[in-house]
Amino acid sequence: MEPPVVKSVVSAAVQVVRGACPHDCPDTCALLVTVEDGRAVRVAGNPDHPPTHGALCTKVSRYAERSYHPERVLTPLKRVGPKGAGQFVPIAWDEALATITTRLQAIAARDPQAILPYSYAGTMGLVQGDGMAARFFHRLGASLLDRTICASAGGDALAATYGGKVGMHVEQFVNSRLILVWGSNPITSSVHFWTFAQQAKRAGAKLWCIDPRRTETADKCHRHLALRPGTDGALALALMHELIVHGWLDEAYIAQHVQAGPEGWPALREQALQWPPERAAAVCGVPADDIRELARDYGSTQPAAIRLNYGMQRVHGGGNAVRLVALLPCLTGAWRHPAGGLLLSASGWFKPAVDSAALQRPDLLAGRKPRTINMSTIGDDLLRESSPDFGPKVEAVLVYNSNPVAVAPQSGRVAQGFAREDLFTVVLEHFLTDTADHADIVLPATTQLEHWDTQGGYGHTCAMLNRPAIAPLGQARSNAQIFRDLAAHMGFSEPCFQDSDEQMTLQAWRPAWVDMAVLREQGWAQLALPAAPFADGGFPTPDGRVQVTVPGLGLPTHVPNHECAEVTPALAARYPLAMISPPARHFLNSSFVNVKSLRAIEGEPLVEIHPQDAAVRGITDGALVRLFNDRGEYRCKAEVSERARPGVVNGLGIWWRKLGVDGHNVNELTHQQLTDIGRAPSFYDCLVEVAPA
Ligand SMILES: Nc1nc2c(c(=O)[nH]1)N[C@H]1C(S)=C(S)[C@@H](COP(=O)(O)OP(=O)(O)OC[C@H]3O[C@@H](n4cnc5c(=O)[nH]c(N)nc54)[C@H](O)[C@@H]3O)O[C@H]1N2
Ligand SMILES: Nc1nc2c(c(=O)[nH]1)N[C@H]1C(S)=C(S)[C@@H](COP(=O)(O)OP(=O)(O)OC[C@H]3O[C@@H](n4cnc5c(=O)[nH]c(N)nc54)[C@H](O)[C@@H]3O)O[C@H]1N2
Ligand SMILES: [Mo]
Repeated sequence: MEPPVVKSVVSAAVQVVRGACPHDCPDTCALLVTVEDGRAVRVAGNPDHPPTHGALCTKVSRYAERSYHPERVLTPLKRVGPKGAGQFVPIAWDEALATITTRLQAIAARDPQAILPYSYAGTMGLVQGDGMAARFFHRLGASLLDRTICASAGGDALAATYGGKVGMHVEQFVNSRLILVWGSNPITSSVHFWTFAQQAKRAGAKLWCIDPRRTETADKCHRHLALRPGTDGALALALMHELIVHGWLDEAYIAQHVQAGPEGWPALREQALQWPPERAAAVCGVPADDIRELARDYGSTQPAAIRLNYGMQRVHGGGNAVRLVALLPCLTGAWRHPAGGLLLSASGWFKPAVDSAALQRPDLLAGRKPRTINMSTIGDDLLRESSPDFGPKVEAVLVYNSNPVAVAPQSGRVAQGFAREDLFTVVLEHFLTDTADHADIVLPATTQLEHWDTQGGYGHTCAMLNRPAIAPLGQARSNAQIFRDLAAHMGFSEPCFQDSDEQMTLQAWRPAWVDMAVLREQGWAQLALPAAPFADGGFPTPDGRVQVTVPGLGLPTHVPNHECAEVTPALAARYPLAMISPPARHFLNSSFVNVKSLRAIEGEPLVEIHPQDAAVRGITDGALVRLFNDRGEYRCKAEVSERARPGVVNGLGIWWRKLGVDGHNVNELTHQQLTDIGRAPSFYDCLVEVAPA
């Protein structure tokens, strides 16, 4: 390992190393890792980093506990029991790499597309994410993976509207006078944004929360609109209706910066006039007067900011809903102010800054055009036979930075796919997760404390650098090192397979955008961007204007859920409750579920159910219940609570299946139908029934 370059040397034996949190979270904190005699003893936030100002979430402040966890996988493992049983024996690296190489070469000789990489954002790093791994799979000609499991409905919708995944600067929320926290529970999922919102509140700003669940965040906002899941598009249209009829519009901003011609504002205006508050109230299940009050606040307060988050796009109409919400600040001219506008994602600001071609080397495909498999339908796709339509049956999966058996929809199908005797599965992991349990070979991966990496983020606009603080534990190797070793075994001789992890942190950025000296020295480098990015329009669309009608997508409209009384009445009669499954505060998707001190805070898997819904079903607080639908059954504890609205149950996730009551989690019930835009899963569009167990 290269010697760590340190922030300060406290004594010969104590150093503080600058790092970056790798996790899938908008905040992407700058870290200071205290190392004593080669052991990380403290992981803290860096107070100098403006967007995250030294505060850490409870989870990542336990990062050392996670890294030194007694159950870390620290040697390669080979399966000795039945598929999925999690029975392994340690093997040497050489044997592991040779076994994998032999299998992959045999499959690739028939058709490399039968090999599938499966990864998401277990680490968001550009090097340990899809850096060396992408080079490897491109060279091999493996299937491509459509990485849709989280954000592509909202992300594609935002890009269709604004031209990119771009938005406000998070630090600017301090100066907002009105904040709409929309489909987001920042006390759980974005605590640093929440600090800025709290400061604004203390300075007199009004906060609205738009969320079916009465979250901890909703408790602390002035107003809470508990709409039915999947009805945000209807709400946004009614807000536009009110803006129009009350003349709360910035006509000059619209004329200059919204799509010109009849398909622009005139078409949207006509559509919004069909949505008086009463109509939306009936769809959303909220009082029409609340919609009027929200519209009045939004139409008459500046600067007004919307913190939209991905919670509201995990439904059939999630893409259309994001397009509609994203149009709101363009109608009121909220974008004129640095503290006005909208933030869903800032990741698009990094697009010109990241040199993805240098990092991922798509040229190694050498003209081949492998098929693409959607990670959100992995349940069905692992069970498909070869066909002209699908291409070859999947014969091998290499999983890294992800835990699909727990997190992908309809996990009964996913587990069935991974349990196929003829499927060769390799999992790069820190722990024996539900997915690793299904592997033929498990490879021990390093954690962020042990490797180099660099990344952007999606909640602020600093490029981040992570230096290794400690040597790899046991025999762990970084993802990039593992793919480098596999490349060598496969005989891939291109020089790019020799690049070190540290060299790749440099290749990742275009120096015109990221000051590499600052990044190396400070641990982050702020992209140079204007404070109010769209005050004068200049959206990154072809004509610089916000797009209303989009080729192929038409005019945005309210699209009802796949599963709801309006669309599937027979199903709704059998399964009358809508289930959402938002993140638990002390887990990060399925990461940290195995950290005892955090699991102790979360307790056990539970479902929140409203007192009325519980009473008619004879469910008491704390009782064991079964949640079920045609896809499966899941047991957990009931929490009878007004955090749930009537008709909606909240199954907080994402627990490891094997730590649940009966070896399942909420995804036993979710389905694989996709969103209207972005080919994403619709986790929060799911009907169930609940009964005492
Ligand atoms: N502690 C913690 N932090 C996390 C995560 C985690 O698991 N735990 N996950 C990370 C990840 S992967 C992501 S993508 C980000 C963002 O993660 P998100 O999944 O967006 O997380 P939340 O901010 O919790 O927002 C979800 C909120 O949307 C609400 N919601 C559900 N359905 C609807 C709907 O139809 N309409 C509206 N308006 N609201 C709805 C839920 O009740 C919930 O409060 O957060 C990241 N941060
Ligand atoms: N029902 C329901 N399902 C959901 C969601 C929901 O809200 N409800 N949320 C969805 C969302 S938003 C997302 S983003 C996905 C998340 O899905 P995933 O991206 O799969 O996230 P995690 O469950 O956190 O799993 C990440 C795994 O990567 C591993 N890992 C971390 N760092 C490294 C590394 O450096 N190397 C290697 N090899 N492994 C590493 C961790 O140990 C962990 O097991 O889940 C989705 N699933
Ligand atoms: Mo996510």
